[in-house]
Amino acid sequence: MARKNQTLGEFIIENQAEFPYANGELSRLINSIRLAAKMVNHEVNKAGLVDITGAVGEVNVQGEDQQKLDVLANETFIKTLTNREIVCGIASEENDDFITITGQKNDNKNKYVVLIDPLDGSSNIDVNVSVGTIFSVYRRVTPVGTPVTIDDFLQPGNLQVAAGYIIYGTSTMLVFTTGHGVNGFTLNPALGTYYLSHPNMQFPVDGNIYSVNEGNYVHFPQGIKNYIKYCQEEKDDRPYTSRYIGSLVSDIHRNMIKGGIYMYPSTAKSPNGKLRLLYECNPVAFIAEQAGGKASDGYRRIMDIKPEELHQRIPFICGSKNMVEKAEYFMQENQ
Ligand code: AHM
Ligand code: MG
Repeated sequence: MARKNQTLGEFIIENQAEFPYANGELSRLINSIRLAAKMVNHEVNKAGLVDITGAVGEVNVQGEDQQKLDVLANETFIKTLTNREIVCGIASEENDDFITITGQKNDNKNKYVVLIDPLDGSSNIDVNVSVGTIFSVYRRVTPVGTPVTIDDFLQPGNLQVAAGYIIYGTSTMLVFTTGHGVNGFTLNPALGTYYLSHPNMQFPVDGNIYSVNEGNYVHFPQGIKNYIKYCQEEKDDRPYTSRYIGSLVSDIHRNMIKGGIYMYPSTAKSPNGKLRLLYECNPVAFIAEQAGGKASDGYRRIMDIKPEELHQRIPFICGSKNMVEKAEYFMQENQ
């Protein structure tokens, strides 16, 4: 049972039985992610001090190489999960190929693989705008004790056992699901502890915010163009409000709290959209559905799409159920 103000540690222990195939492995995995997120948070919060601590490629006063934050976040998550031998494989948006973890401690007896976008929206860092980490967890499909293969990663989103995001915003929050609703934990930076601040998060069924990069309007499919015109029409509770940060986690987080729709359709430059099915769309779709929202490519449920390659992109429409269904209606009408 989720109690407000409970710490994340308490929540994990008390809800362990709800974790799929509970034997403590998934709890340890979430624990590692919470630890890595704290380290990344520490670095992200110092980003504005770059002129003082040294720029990318330089060596700082402590003799440490200064790295790009997305590279650093990638290494932090991978190292934390690898050193503890908690998973058998990791795929990252930052790496061309997946990583096989060959355990010393337990001969590869781990069952889970993690797919991660370590620092999404990183172009926002230089201007002090929120960024995020997105992660997705699957049970491996190949036999335990053997090296992972691509098949362990190319699973449809409906087989996810957990997914979540960390938002490095005005507060740092970890929001995740293990298939029993969505809970949001806020980091108290002074104590380094996450507290349950947003129990049982729910996407409002309807909303009045639409989030899309309208600069690409001329290249959008006709269905999306018509839906945007619908959002802007003066009728009933419309026109809606337009809000676009350009940082997926932040746009989704706001819309989940206030009610809204996020869209990254196909464009001339990106005929399959920009977002990655495995690292961005599936985990966000799992969270959205667990919170009563919806995620679609305009025609199909995102989580039912069988991935064909690690870095596959897909048009993405996600948010309040009624709004996504309306956008799908316009897409299908113009198919
Ligand atoms: P990234 O993985 O290179 O950071 O790109 C993903 C980001 C999303 O967070 C955001 O919604 C989108 O790209 C914004 O793209 P655009 O600037 O084309 O609107
Ligand atoms: Mg990304």
